Amino acid sequence: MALKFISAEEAASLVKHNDNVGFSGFTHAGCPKVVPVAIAKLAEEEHAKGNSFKIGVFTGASTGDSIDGSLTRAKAIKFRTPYQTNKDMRVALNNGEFDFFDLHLSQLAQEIRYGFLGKINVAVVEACDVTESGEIVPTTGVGITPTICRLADIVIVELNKSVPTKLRGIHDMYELQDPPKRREIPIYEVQNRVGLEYVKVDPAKIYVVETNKDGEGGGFAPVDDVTARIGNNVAEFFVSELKAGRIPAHFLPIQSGVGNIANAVLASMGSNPAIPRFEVYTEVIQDAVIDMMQQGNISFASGCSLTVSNEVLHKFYEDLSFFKNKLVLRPSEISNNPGLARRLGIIALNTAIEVDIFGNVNSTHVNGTKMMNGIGGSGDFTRNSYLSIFLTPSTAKNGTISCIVPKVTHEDHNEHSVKIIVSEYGVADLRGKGPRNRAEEIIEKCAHPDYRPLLHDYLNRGVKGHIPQDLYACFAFHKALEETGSMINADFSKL
Ligand code: 0RQ
Repeated sequence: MALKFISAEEAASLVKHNDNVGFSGFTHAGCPKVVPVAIAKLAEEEHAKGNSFKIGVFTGASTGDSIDGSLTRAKAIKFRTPYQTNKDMRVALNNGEFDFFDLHLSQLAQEIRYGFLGKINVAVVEACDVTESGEIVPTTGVGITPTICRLADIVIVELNKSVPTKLRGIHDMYELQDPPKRREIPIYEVQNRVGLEYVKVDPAKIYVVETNKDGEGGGFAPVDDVTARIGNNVAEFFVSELKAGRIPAHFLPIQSGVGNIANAVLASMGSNPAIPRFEVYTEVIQDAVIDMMQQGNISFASGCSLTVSNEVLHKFYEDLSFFKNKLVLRPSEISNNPGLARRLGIIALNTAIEVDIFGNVNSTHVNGTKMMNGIGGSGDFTRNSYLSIFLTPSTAKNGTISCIVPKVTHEDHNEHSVKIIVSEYGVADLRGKGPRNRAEEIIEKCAHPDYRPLLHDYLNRGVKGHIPQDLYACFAFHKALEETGSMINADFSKL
């Protein structure tokens, strides 16, 4: 069957007010770039005519500005899930302009299939190749692509000519069977492949829009002193765990979160000669992973996206034959699968906004109210990992905020799932410790020295019980920040 080639504007006109639209990709990687901008333009035109035009936006994770930025600015969104990092979108959702549903990334595809979130009307997916028989080969990010392509009535393929078609073969597209028929995923080692190189859909529902837009990946900030110290602390902790035999000599697969800290930690692991070559089973494959594969420090990487800077992306394309049998991109329900995290023994490394002295972690909300990004995949891995590690600088905003607080203002990962906390000052090992010992460990090893006396004061307020939590004083740090501009002015006597 001959493919139907249309313009981005014609594709946008297939989307109707109130539709739910699923987009491919994970982070900016693999996201469509011209059709969402055309949908945003259409929304503005409809609004100018006095007509309503808003859509539900379903993605793998965060996206490029073409999706979240354009659609937010056009006021074209009624609902958004599961994760975002866009500044305009963050402001809009915190202003209540639309409903934002924050959930574990591994769960989105199945929640769509279960019918919990309504019907997906249109899928918009970026591809490097599409055939007349309906084979769609994604680009550098997968996310929920297999599920939205199967369930949508219309599949708009953005065929991106700037991505080499020889990327075909790097993906492993596998969709979970739903209960009660679900069987185990036959991945027993990081490099196992269980699915197809493409997504197959009925070609009758495919429309193709050609483009050659480059990736939307920015670079990483240079490693600063704090980030470098966090990285070194993690690397030294791994070396001591190897020596103690608590991490096997051949090491275990690493999951590392997104952002500068995660990138710097991997780089520190690569430059520590006592850490053996290891594998990565993660969601986002960042610049450091690609560098370390070329240097031989990482032997295999499985992920959901290649979230790399454009410079590294071009390097990757040039050296594709090297990477082809060392890297695989999977849908988010497989890359982030909790059962696989447990089976493979993944070491999970994620970044926190704040942690409390009892080991609870806030990954999402500033002051318990303002959404930062979302839980992303951190929960998929943390609870099910061999070893869960949270990274945080001891302070934020020039020391006015202590990232170690008496009680977190929003709890994403609780004390039962969090094993290790690392700041630039050291490593708090919470394994096998009750609440008071955990608190001492976190204050002494991770808190900034300026905040340690205050945190000890809080701990020693004489509250009885298993957890010495003073419900009247636990937010004194946040109150002081609000009223005086710094948590250092927390005064427990004034509560
Ligand atoms: O503010 O942007 O104004 O400078 O928060 O903090 O230190 O730059 O760290 O970019 O790695 O983000 C938790 C948000 C950390 C991220 C979070 C301010 C700080 C700065 C960012 P500025 P940093 P990062 C894999 C796993 C959840 C999802 C996840 C995240 C800004 O890692 O979204 O783990 N995690 N996914 O100044 C107020 C505090 C603060 C604070 C830091 N206590 N109070 N502001 N900041 N601590 C990825 C995926 O799932 C796809």
